[in-house]
Amino acid sequence: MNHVRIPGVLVVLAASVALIGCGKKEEPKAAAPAPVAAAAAAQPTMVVKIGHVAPLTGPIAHLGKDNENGARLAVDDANAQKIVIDGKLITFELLGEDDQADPKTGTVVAQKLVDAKVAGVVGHLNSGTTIPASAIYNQAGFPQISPSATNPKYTQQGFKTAFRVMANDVQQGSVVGTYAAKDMHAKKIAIIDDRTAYGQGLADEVEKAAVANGATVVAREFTNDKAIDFKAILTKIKAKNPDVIFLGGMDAVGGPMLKQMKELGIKAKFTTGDGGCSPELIKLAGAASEGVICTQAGLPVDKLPNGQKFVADFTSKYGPIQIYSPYSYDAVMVLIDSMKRANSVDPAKYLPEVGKTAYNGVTGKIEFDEKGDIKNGAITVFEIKDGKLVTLKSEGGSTAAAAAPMPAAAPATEEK
Ligand code: ABU
Repeated sequence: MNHVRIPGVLVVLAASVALIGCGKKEEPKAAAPAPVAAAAAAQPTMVVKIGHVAPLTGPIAHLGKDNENGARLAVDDANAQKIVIDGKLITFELLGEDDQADPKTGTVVAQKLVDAKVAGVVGHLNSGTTIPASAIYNQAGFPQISPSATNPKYTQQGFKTAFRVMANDVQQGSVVGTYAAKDMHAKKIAIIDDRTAYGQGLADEVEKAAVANGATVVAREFTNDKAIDFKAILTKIKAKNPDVIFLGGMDAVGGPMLKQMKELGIKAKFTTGDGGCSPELIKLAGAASEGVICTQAGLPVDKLPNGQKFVADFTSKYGPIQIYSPYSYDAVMVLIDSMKRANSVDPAKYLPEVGKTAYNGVTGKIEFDEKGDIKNGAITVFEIKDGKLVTLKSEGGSTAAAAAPMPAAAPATEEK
């Protein structure tokens, strides 16, 4: 908004000086806003493409669409601000691609975005696609910000182009494993993962933390991210009589798994990470989701100062938030904020500004460490109660809201 006003103000001042110079005493005509609009309209314009990648088909298409809608809302909001960079009125355009949550497809669409000359990419959703695609974006020299990939390896490759706006699975695994052992009082824990970079990586971290806090891992089973029948592994796990079952996997796996646990009469409590901490899990599992403990790698957005407007705007346009749309919204805004500070949309010029980000987003304060990870990332623990995700506690985070710990069993959040 500021940017459009500056040229407008300059036009008005220039008109006044010209009138004084001519010795005329007439005031400028009443329709003062017109030159502002005229100046904006007369500004040279430029289209800047921002890529977005997530699975838009397959079992977690609902999450991919949630991510894309968050990015789309950010682009719409940015365009409404009439941003001027280096003297040009910028129209941002989102180029959305579907990687089907498949690592190989992820690299194909990554190259497509490079060929389309995007200025930066928000994505991918999955760690398994984000990591291989990051080498392509690094080669192309433009920034990639993942709103959801939590495997630590993504930012450990030494790429100056790789960033993420949420906590990683070292932090998340530590919180979940500790919570299972201490708060859920798990003496015996069974761990299942979906063999993806996310699922397996998080499961490993949970195992470390649970064991460090006195639990014993009585079963370590795996499935895959397309599976819908888990009876064989659940039957093996039932025989070990665990107190807690942890799933490293997405909601599309967790939903049917919970139903099948109930059908098999398994009494163990169920816990999972951010990929399963969604309204979709509740929809898929129904009553079997009651009492599930899950985490998200950030603060509860509906409790953050800037988050509330986002929740209202997003839900009125697209319906309920799944998990990551606030993060993809912020990821787009971080790219644009960096372009504004560099006064350039050229990735070679604005990339260094991404690393210097200090942005107050809808998900909280965003600053990056030297690797591209968010500084002071937060983890929030939820419980599913009466068909809703209820905040139990948050750790970390860089906002005033995070400074005070969330009260235990805080009032139910809106279904997110
Ligand atoms: N963070 C969980 C889902 C995305 C991923 O890391 O694969």
